[in-house]
Amino acid sequence: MKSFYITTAIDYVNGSPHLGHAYEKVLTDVIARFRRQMGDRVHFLTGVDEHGQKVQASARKRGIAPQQFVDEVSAEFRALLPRLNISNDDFIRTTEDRHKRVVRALLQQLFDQGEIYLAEYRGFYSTRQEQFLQEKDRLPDGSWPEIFGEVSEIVEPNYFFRLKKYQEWLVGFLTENENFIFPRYRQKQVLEFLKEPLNDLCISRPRERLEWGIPLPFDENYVTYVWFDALVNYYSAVVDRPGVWPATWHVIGKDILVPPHAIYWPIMLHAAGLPLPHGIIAHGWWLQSGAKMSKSTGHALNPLDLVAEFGADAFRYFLMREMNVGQDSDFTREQFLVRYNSELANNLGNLVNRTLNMTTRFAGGIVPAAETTEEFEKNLHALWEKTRGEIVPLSEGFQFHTALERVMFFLTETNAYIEKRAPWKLGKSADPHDQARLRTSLATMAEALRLAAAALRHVIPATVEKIDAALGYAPGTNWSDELAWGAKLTGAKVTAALVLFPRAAPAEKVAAKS
Ligand code: ME8
Repeated sequence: MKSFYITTAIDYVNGSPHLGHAYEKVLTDVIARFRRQMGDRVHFLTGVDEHGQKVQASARKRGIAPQQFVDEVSAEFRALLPRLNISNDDFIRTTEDRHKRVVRALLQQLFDQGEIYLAEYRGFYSTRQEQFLQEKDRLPDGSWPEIFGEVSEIVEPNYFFRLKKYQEWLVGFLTENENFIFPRYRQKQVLEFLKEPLNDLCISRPRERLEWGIPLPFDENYVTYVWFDALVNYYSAVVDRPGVWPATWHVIGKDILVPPHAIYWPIMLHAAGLPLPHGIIAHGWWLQSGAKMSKSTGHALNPLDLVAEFGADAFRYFLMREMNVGQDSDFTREQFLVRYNSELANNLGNLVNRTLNMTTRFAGGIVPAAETTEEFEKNLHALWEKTRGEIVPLSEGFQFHTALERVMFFLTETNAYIEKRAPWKLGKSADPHDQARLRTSLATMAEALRLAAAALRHVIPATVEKIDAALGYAPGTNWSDELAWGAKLTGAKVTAALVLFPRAAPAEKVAAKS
């Protein structure tokens, strides 16, 4: 069994989770569930980033100790996971001992190896990004981009990690491993960034300025720079689980690719003699009216409001269907409603209702065996073969939006098949051929529904469980076997009705994007 270790970024706990955080969890969950279906031994990690200036400042503002503050906010992030039906195997908090211990051991090792040294630092610091800035970060007019928030100049002795020394190695590594970063064009951007000389990385903060962090093991007057602490979570969480490290994929947003994940992290691992992950998936941003949703701009949508209104699966479906992994998407309620009504309520919901109603009405609730294969059936079988052949490679390449579009098309064609077969007419005919066609059409729609549901299982797991139960079907453990057109439902007893996605008030004048 292949080991597949996947992680999300760990969220800052200085505000409530928003749609961007929810998306990253859902995307990672969909990949994790897909890999489990493909037979991999999956380990799925998520968690929270609890140290640093921002957290200290937020706790001060509320007049409480940082630990109490992170306990409260982390609980909110953690509570999001079951609400979104996230199947993570572990949840890490950077204030846990298991993490702090590994960060300190790694720092000590790198210090003993001579990879860390003390020097005077002078520079501009962004508290919002927890990052020292460089001259090249300035805008043409000399000001700092808004993303950095308030920027202040700092002069102090600090510890530095020898990043520069590994620049050439990293360029070579990325050139040789051209699929290290998904999407691939982002890898080119990293190589472009590496054309400029790297500076060594300041990895300490004096305690008088920042208390809330992991003390350096070789100088307790300093705490660890938050990125050097946070990145290690991917490793510290599995250090006691043999065979899990290295990670297969780190799923992150594009804003934290360069420099932390594409520069610092590979170099940290390489310098420490640890194997590198297989790769990094950098997804895009959810925007609202063109602006990034974020806690610091107060421009955020609470994912739980949508989940409460439409259910976790409708929410998961929309996020996966709408966003091409790597690119940005604008979130609008109108677009959400269009997809919800036309794809989930109409397309999928209708097929479920018709299948259950007609099987109940014309076959006493027992799925009959297919008896004839005429052109209508042949066409639908052929379309399924094509769909099945496409969805696995599409999902392996994280093209979930396209895979879902293909499954939706198959559902549309299955509904069209029912119109063409018109079982309600066949039911009125005494002709034995028509009766055989009726039984065949019932068997065909039930099988098509079973297959489409199996193809959607990693995206809308709770809904598919309901569909399977309504069809009297217990899925096996071999997913590819389950995706084969067959007669698995012959003789199954279906339930009478199932409302999965009640129609929502229709959105006005918004066309569905294909
Ligand atoms: O960056 N759309 O935490 P974070 C999509 N603690 N994704 C978004 C988004 C949006 N509008 N806004 C944020 C941190 N994200 C660090 C990570 S990892 C060792 C440390 C994504 O809470 C963002 O890109 O600011 C990141 O991957 C994740 O949410 C957490 O962001």
